[in-house]
Parts: sequence; C-alpha cells; structure tokens
Amino acid sequence: MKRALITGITGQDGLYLAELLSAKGYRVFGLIRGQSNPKAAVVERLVPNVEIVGGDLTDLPSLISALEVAQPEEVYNLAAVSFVGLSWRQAELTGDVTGLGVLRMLEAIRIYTGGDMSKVRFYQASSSEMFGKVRETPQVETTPFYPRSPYGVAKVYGHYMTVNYRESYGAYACSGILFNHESPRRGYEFVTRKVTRGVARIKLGLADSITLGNLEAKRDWGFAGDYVEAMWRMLQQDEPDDYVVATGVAHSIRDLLDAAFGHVGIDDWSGYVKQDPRFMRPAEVDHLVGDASKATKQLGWTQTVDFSQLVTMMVDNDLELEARAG
Ligand code: NAP
Ligand code: F7E
Repeated sequence: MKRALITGITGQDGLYLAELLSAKGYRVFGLIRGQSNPKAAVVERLVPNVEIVGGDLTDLPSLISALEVAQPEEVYNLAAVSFVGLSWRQAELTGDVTGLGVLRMLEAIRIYTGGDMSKVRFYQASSSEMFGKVRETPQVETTPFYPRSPYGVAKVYGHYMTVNYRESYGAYACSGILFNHESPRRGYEFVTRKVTRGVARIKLGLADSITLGNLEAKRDWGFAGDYVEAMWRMLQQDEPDDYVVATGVAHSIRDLLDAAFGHVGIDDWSGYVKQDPRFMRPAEVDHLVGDASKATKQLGWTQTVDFSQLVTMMVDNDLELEARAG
C-alpha cells in the first residue's frame, strides 16, 4: 500500500486528491494546521480513511515530524495562501507560506531522507499566476514568468526552489503549473463561486445583486477533479518534470456571468451585477490561457468537464445549498 502526505488537504484540491488517492488504495495522510481546526472534521467526514497529522508550512520541525509519522512515498504540497486578492493585504504572510513554505517542505524531505531525496516524490502546486503579464499566448512550460501579485511572486520562488532541489539533490520533484480550476468545493472568495452562489441566491429570491470587480479579465477555467488526476500522473513518471495543466480555452468574467445566469433562465443580467473598486486589483492579470500539449502527450491527461458543464455543476450545487440554508 503506497503512502502519501498531502498539505492543504482542507482546501478544494486537497479534498479531491485525497479522494482520488484513497480510491487508488493509498494510505493518505493530511497535514492540518492549528490546534483545533474545524475543517479536520470535514475532511474526516468526506474521506473517512484519511489520517490527520498536525503541522504548519511555517514550522519546519512540524513538517519533519509529519514525514516521520506518514512515511510517505509521495508528498503533494498544496498548502498556500491561495487567494490572489489577499496576497497584497498580507504580502509577508503570503511570502512566508506560499513561497518559503515550499523550501521548508523540501528541506524537511531532505532531512527526513538523510539526503537521498529520490526516496520521496514531491509535487509542488505551481500556478498560471506566475505568467502574469503574459510574454506569449498560449502559455507553455517554457514561457517566461512575469508575476503581477505577491502571490504570483511567491509561487515563482516555490517553482524555482522545486527545480533547484531536483537539480541540486536529485529530488524527484515536479512542478505542476496549473491554470484556474474550480468546483462546487471552491472557496466563496474566488470569482466563479462568488458568481454561482450569487446567481443561485438571486434565482431563489434571497439576494438582488452580485458585486464584482473587473469583468474583462479572462481565465482558462477547468474542473478541479480533472486537475488532481494530472498531479498524480506527474508523480508516476520515470523522470520528474514540470507540466502546464489547462483547458486551452479562455473566458471572461462576462462569459462566466452569461453562462451562470443563462443556466437559471436569466438572459440579461445587467440589472443584477454591480461593480465596486474594492474588488479591483492593484495590478491585474488580463488574459491567461494555457497549452497542455506536454501533459496530454506525456501524461495522457485530458479534461473531462468543459466550461459550460463546470458552471452548470457549480450553479446547481449552489441552488441546492442555498435552498437548504434558506
Ligand atoms: P485552497 O482551497 O485555498 O486551500 C489552501 C490550503 O492551504 C488549505 O487547506 C489551507 O488550510 C492550507 N494552508 C494555508 N496556510 C497554511 C499553513 N501555514 N500551513 C499549512 N496549511 C496551510 O487552495 P486550492 O484551490 O485547493 O489550491 C491548492 C494549491 O494549488 C494552492 O497551493 C494554490 O495556490 C495552488 N493553485 C490553485 C489553483 C486553483 O485554481 N485552484 C491554480 C493553480 C495553483 P486551512 O483550511 O487550515 O486554511
Ligand atoms: O479571480 C476577477 C479578478 O480570485 C479571477 C487562485 O486559485 O487561480 C486563482 O486566482 C479573476 C481576476 O482567481 C472579482 O480580478 C472580478 O481577474 O477567482 P479569482 P485568480 O486570481 O485567477 C490561480 C491560477 C491561482 O493560482 C490562485 O490560487 O476574476 N474578478 N471580480 C474577481 N475576482 C474575485 N475573487 N472577486 C471578484 O469580485
């Protein structure tokens, strides 16, 4: 039975990955921070086989202890301050967790393995935000980075640390450069979930508007359940490498509004959407779209859910949740 340690198991991707690995027969350990984190109960309810280990990406000794308990063959480092908007307001914390946290996890593996880092396979959750003010379209593994937020800068640091430990210590370390991926488990602060929940509440008569920022930005949105499959595949190859994971299709926030409102029978949403500078970013990433040809060719990875199916899935889920909450 293979053993895996997942950091960020309480997040969107952590839950999907824990389910995937459990279904494959792994013994799954999940790193959870804090002394009484209420999300531990959610993880235990959704993925009953997961074994919880205490630890924090800002605390190296706790990461070494977590490895000693889990004794994993694979480590998936998904933990991060992941909300780009927050990263300007808490830039130092973002650098500490999202950037230096990667170094600490790699160091913990180096110490735990006594220097033979090839014994533990490592996945780093890198991001399309590293491309930021894009240098070419679509973005591929070799596209130069130009991050536009403290989050993006921290992810570039984590990405290069992953590459550096591979080249310096022979670590089996992969960086997955994942474009936006969403699901009914997406946090409410992200634009897709904010829109699908808002649309559900409007449809049910529980709200009369949604307040957003920039409606012109374009993102390449896929389904989180598909993307965790790519993470796992990266760690099953003969050699470690870095991969872009994306759908290859970009949509604007306006397209997202069209799809979500359209699904509940509202064709003209202009009266329901307000804009507020509070939700504008100091520096925006205007247009991201990835080319996942390498992942398709080498990992055999493909998406199973397209943009329209994703939005439908999220709106339907929020209609049910909001109707229940009343
Ligand atoms: P998420 O839902 O925001 O989850 C973040 C996770 O990190 C949570 O489990 C959180 O724990 C944990 N965490 C935060 N600070 C921590 C700390 N100091 N020590 C230990 N754990 C900590 O993120 P996600 O959407 O699942 O994304 C997973 C990873 O992929 C992140 O690294 C994100 O930056 C990256 N990524 C995401 C996307 C995307 O579109 N979703 C795209 C590219 C890359 P609590 O629950 O205790 O707060
Ligand atoms: O913003 C615009 C906003 O916060 C998307 C994270 O998972 O994916 C995610 O980062 C776009 C931006 O995601 C609102 O300005 C307009 O252009 O949903 P988001 P993100 O910033 O793309 C990447 C790949 C990650 O790695 C990150 O961890 O939507 N937007 N109005 C808004 N965004 C939000 N959140 N709220 C608004 O009201």
